[in-house]
Amino acid sequence: MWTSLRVREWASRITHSAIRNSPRHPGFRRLLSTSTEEDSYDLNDVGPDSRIEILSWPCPSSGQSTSDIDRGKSDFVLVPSFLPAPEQRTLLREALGVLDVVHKVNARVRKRRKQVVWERAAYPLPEFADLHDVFLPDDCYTWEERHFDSVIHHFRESSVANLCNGSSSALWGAIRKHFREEAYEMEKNGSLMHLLHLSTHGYIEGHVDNVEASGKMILGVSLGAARVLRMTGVEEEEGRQFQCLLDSGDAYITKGVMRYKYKHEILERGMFKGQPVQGGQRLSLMLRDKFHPGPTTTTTHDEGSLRPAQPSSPHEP
Ligand SMILES: O=C(O)CCC(=O)C(=O)O
Repeated sequence: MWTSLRVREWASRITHSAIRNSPRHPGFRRLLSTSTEEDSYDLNDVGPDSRIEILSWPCPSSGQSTSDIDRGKSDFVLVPSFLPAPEQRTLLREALGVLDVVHKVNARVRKRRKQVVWERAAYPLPEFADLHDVFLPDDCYTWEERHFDSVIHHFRESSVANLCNGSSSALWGAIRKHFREEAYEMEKNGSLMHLLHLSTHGYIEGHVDNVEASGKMILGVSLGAARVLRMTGVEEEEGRQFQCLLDSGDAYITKGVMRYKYKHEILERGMFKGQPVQGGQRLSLMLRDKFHPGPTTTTTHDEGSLRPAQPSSPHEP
């Protein structure tokens, strides 16, 4: 039985990677491999190799000025390869450990995990770039079916007080390097950190984050399977929609118009630039600056160990 479970795990892995690497879909691999550590994209730059795909946007001929048309284009930034592979692994292992404390590991799950540990010791998995080998199979976790605000499906989540020294310095180093202004805001006003682990079938419906639960920006670091993040304008931004392909180690930020006037959603699976994105387990580390309308004093991040904090929901359907 263990062998058959093992075969199942390999089969799912091979299917997943075969689709990604299929010669029928050469664009997908190219899209994931063209970015360098220095690249970052916003909507002003959506060339053929960009990880951002505009789905609908008003044309200049619709009677609007250029500044109207371009509104918000700099308020979404994607940084591919934001974290190097070793730091991704450390961070993911630590985050999964925190979620195990919050979402109790019951007897059935414990037994199943023992099987998987045995199987992996007998037939070690190679290291996959999407960290597939760090995650356990779906049935080794206790998932929440639906978030109380109804937005998130098949997931585990926790707020966290801080990160361990190793992951923390790598993470904050990358944030200061790529998002200097936002790092400054978070140091000034304090930050909220939140872990969100989606199962293979997990997804997040479109929502705008609660405006008073956090501040002016949302920064997400993606670990695990590639997923599509879709952004859809609401109110005066209606009719504007784009999506972006998030791979393991990528980070994105939404601020300004994108923070307040666009719904964000994470698809279970989908298409990106004509290529299928199969999904899989993914963990995101979400950082927000605290909602702080008044004058503030400078605070420093506690870079101690990752541990759960008081539960709270920044989501609003
Ligand atoms: O996982 C993500 O990248 C987005 C998470 C999200 O929608 C949220 O925390 O509001």
